Amino acid sequence: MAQERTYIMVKPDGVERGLVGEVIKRFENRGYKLVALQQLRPSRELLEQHYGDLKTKGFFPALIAYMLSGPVVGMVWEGKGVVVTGRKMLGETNPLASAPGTIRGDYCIDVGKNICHGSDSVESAKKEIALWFPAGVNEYTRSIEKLIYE
Ligand code: DAT
Ligand code: MG
Repeated sequence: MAQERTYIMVKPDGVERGLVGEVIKRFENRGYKLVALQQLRPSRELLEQHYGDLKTKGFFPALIAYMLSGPVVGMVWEGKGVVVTGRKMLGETNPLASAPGTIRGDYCIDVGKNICHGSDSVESAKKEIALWFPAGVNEYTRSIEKLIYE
């Protein structure tokens, strides 16, 4: 059975604030497997594709400007239920509505500076991973798998 994957991205504010490690640590500690990681300054075209579903929203220009303001760190995490669990770990879109203990609930306040992205479904994860990692991810096995899954 193919393992589920999700695309998690630390946005420019999260990178500048030094929160990349915090995000990685939470997914690592949970037991998920890192299969791709990169820092890059995305082009406007890439961001407009990534956020294509939001093109008609009033906040879209501000969202793109925010995402263009510095480098992002994108990663792909693999494991059971990682899409839904990843979203829970991130918290709500609006950080003020995010429970303490979630990434947004612990590290940010405003929706336009919510420090991280996570795929919202298995289907969008597939599209986002292909968009951000066109060369593919890294397949490898971990000897600790038996300590994480029953
Ligand atoms: P999420 O990032 O939780 O998947 P989304 O896909 O609906 O949320 O929106 C993408 C990003 O756009 C979100 O992280 C922050 C911004 N955004 C969403 N809703 C917004 C709003 N009402 N005002 C300002 N920015 C918003
Ligand atoms: Mg989204």
